Amino acid sequence: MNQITFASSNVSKFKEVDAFLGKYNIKVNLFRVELREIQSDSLEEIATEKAVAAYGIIKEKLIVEDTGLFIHALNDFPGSYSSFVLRTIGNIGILELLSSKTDRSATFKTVIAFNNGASTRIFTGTVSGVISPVIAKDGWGYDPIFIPLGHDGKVYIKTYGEMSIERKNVISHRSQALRKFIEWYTELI
Ligand code: ITT
Repeated sequence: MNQITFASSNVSKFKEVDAFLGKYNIKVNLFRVELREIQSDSLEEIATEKAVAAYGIIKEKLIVEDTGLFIHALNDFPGSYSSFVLRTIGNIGILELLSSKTDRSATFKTVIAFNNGASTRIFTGTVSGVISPVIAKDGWGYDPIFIPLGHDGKVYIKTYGEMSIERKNVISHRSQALRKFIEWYTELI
């Protein structure tokens, strides 16, 4: 079985990455680390820098990722600052900011960065959706307030938070980036 290290402080992300790559017979080892993030509007730049920093510590091929929620009526806020915003105003604060807005559309985006010490490659996944009017009971991060759009363009009834990992992994921003990664990676190994 092939193995890859996933460097992240976020165990919920790891569970999704592990469930997804496990289906391709790849064992994912979590290297739990809080990597310093550069200040940038670009998830691509942040993920690339995180991958280089992680390789400096781990010294073996690895993946990292950076994710952001882009709310259109808020000029794409919180975007690359999603982690800080969740820690500060949280999902309640987001719903308050949107209370007077009619446009509740948003995009969730993940950038996965692979680094093997020689170079970095990035893979991107996005999902369109809407911010729910209330906070769902279950889920981590922004999952309790994000309702994804289906492939048919219709809005699902459920937030990510109300879906199983398996269900979320069929459609999510992270799984789309992972799908691109695995297509490339299986050619490499
Ligand atoms: P890393 O150590 O991997 O960087 P992090 O939690 O700091 O973990 P990010 O900066 O990439 O991760 O994520 C920005 C925020 O968005 C953070 O608060 C996450 O909890 C949240 N988030 C990321 N992916 C999510 C998802 O699929 N569903 C809900 N919230 C998510």
